[in-house]
Amino acid sequence: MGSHSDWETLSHAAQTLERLDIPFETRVVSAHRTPDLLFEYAATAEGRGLEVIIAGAGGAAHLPGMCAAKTPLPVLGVPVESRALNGLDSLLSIVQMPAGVPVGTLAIGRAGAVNAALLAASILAGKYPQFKAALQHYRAEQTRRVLEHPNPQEG
Ligand code: RP5
Repeated sequence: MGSHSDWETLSHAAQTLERLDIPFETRVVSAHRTPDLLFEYAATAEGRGLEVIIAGAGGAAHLPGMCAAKTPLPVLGVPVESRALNGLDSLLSIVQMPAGVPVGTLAIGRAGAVNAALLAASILAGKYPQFKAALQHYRAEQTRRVLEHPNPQEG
């Protein structure tokens, strides 16, 4: 993520990965405050064994795009909800990649962070049967919760 202030949002990705028992690392790597570190991080990610990168940033959010430019790994972008423009700036910065260097862009904020983790699990599910099983369990659980509590007034 681009800043420690993004953790409030990206922690939801971390919690979801933990729930699925998928190992991960968390790092603050800023495209504009530490550009050299971003290049090094992205360029060495595959060699270090990473398989998917979730890149969350807010404002003029060039982090996911720059990251994708420096790695062949799938990059999932999470637009962080900025104070000034409610994350619309983040979303447009991340989603509008020119053809040739894709960033899989998720929703703004918490939903995007959770879904980035679930999408990462889907990407890896073909290679790791335990991640596929964890995803199936996650979905079955949320289905069960809805079906068992159809009345919102009963909690
Ligand atoms: C971006 O600028 C970060 O991704 C963050 O969302 C935003 C604001 O950063 P801070 O000023 O809170 O560090 O680099």
